Amino acid sequence: MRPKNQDTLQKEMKIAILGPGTMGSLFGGLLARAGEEVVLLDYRPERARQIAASGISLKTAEGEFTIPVKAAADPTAIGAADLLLVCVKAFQTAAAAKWAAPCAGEQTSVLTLQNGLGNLEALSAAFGPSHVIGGTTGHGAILESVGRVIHSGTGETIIGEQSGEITPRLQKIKSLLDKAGIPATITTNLNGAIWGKMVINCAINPLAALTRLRNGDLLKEPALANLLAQVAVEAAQVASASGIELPYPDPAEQTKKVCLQTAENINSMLADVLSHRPTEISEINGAVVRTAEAVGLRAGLNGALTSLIRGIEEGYSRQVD
Ligand code: KPL
Repeated sequence: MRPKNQDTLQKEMKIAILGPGTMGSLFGGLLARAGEEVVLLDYRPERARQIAASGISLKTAEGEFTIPVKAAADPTAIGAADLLLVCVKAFQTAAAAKWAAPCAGEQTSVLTLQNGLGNLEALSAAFGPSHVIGGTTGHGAILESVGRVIHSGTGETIIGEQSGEITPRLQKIKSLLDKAGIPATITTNLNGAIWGKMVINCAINPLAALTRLRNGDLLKEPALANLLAQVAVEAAQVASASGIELPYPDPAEQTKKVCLQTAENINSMLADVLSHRPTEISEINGAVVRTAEAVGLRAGLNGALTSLIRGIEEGYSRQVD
């Protein structure tokens, strides 16, 4: 694949969304509502047919909307997209990228806003680093059923080039997101942004998955709120020992802020555990443990949470009610 000509994104964008889960459906619905050409890509034909037939239904603070969208289970039928937004779980990224390869052409930008570490690397290996843009989103959402999403909390969306440059394609994607009601900011420190989000996920996601609490309720019991803060601080120490500059000064305060902003949310790891699905524990807390080891530190709290969630995943079929 040749490097992308970054001046070619002036026309309307054809957006393919890889993975019609919670975030894929939320972003797909909001972008389609803003008039963009959106196709949701789903490897399961039945689910793709259902979404194509019923559209995306969004419950937001402003009301309820049903938005018609295209959906497909055959990436070859779509052709090259201008923007491929990757919304699968972090452990599915490499396989999903291979599957969706027919949607990527010379001019395609690939954007990941996924949780955890390793997505940029997997997508860069599949599509070429010059095509891949990264970022994070703090939006909270709950998938009620196929194509039906509750927008349960707003948060920052940050996008950036791996090179740190502010390019025309980045500005174009920012306007696209802004127009869709997903206000985005551009960062010149993409790794910092990804780690910044991950530190928060390290604390909120497993603790909510273990206690089965919504994000806001994690702050109600002082000992749990204290543990939440300690996990975030430990992950932030690993980030700073690895030379990562986080986008905020106080990881404990930032985690609390996200809990309050997404108070009603059933976070993604809790949603996975409740549905007995694999979680992103290895790409979130597990990644902190591995990074800590690489710089000669020990991330004991993150290690313990990784083991606990792995135990839950392993025991799905044997748990006592
Ligand atoms: O990223 C999230 C997730 O659920 O994975 C947060 C921001 C914690 C919202 O729930």
